[in-house]
Amino acid sequence: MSEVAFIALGANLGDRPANLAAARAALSMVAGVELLAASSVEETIPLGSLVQAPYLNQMLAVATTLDPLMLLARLQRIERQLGRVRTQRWSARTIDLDIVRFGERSVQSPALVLPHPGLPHRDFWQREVEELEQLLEAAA
Ligand code: A4P
Ligand code: MG
Repeated sequence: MSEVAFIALGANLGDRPANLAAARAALSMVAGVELLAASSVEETIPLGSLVQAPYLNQMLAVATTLDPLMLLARLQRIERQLGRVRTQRWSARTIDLDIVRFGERSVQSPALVLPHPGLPHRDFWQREVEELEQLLEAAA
């Protein structure tokens, strides 16, 4: 059985559009993940108190047969492949891939929280979720 997951992409280092494109391409190659729809790309002011460059953000809807932790592991592998170096939390990054929502699942573990706790606080995520829901509805 497959479930629909929403994945947030964020980049504020290097060639940002190329990083988003590389993440989309890598994700489409993952076994058990099918790309359903992509939101528009939005430039956003960095959240948090660290001084850093603006982000490009985008969200993808995928159908997946993976379970949430397996999907997270695949996303973290793509982050590493694209040169993400983890320093401080919320610091600048070539690519960040977060699971915003995974079907109707609610998960509270140290490794994974679903829905992502940032969702109520990020207006750009809320716009992207809405856009994806409209795209999925139009395709149904
Ligand atoms: N983790 C728990 N739940 C999830 C989930 N639903 N999706 C854990 C992905 N990961 C999840 O993440 C830290 C840990 O969160 C992971 O090991 C995973 O097990 P990380 O990617 O290593 O670190 P991070 O991204 O710096 O921290 P965090 O808390 O994920 O921050 P966010 O929410 O990703 O925010 N400003 C703008 N304008 N746009 C942005 O996209 N993003 C951030 C980072 C800061 N400022 C931003 C943006
Ligand atoms: Mg993250």
